[in-house]
Amino acid sequence: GREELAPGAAVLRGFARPHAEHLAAAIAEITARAPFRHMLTPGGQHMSAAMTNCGPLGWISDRNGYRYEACDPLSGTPWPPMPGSFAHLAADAAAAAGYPGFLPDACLINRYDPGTRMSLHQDRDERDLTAPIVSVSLGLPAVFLFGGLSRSDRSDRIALMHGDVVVWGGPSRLRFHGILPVKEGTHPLLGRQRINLTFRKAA
Ligand code: MD5
Ligand code: FE
Repeated sequence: GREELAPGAAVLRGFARPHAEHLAAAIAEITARAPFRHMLTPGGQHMSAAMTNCGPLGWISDRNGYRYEACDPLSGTPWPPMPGSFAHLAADAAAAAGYPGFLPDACLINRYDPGTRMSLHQDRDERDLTAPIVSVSLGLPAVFLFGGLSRSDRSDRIALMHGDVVVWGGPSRLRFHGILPVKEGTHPLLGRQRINLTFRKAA
């Protein structure tokens, strides 16, 4: 069912579960062409999560900052196409959460091995902040930190499990958020990892 986390944000528990095996197979094909890598932050640290992208635009970080690029800097060629089934799943989830007509042009794929975290941040590298973000969780569970519009606001903790989809829009689009270190474990489909697909309208 649909669970309102806050105004504009809804979790659809298990929404992607029926598609998990298909998603895992498609992710394996994408990462064969555009491998996971630990991007460098502008400050010179490697990110804890390993990342890659599919779709017309991919989110990257390097010494020059955060931005979207049409080509994978590792290969110099376009990111692998976004499978139609990915865009369809993201649009269906967005519509179910009250955002009809969501057309993502970017899919960031985050890989969290046990111990991997993502510190509190906002997603604000996208041109149109009125479009929601759709996030699909696969594999190992994680604790999501859901904060406010200021870094210092207190955060709620939300457990995100395999197959859960969260739609972040409206007044929740710019909330600070993060992921606590992923606990050790083995998932029957994905093994020792959590994979998160983050669908965005970047351009
Ligand atoms: C994740 N990824 O679980 C999350 C899912 C990222 C990232 O945060 O930037 O790659 S997206 C969570 C999100 C997006 C936009 C707004 C809010 C959360 N929010 O208001 O909490 O790997
Ligand atoms: Fe984020």
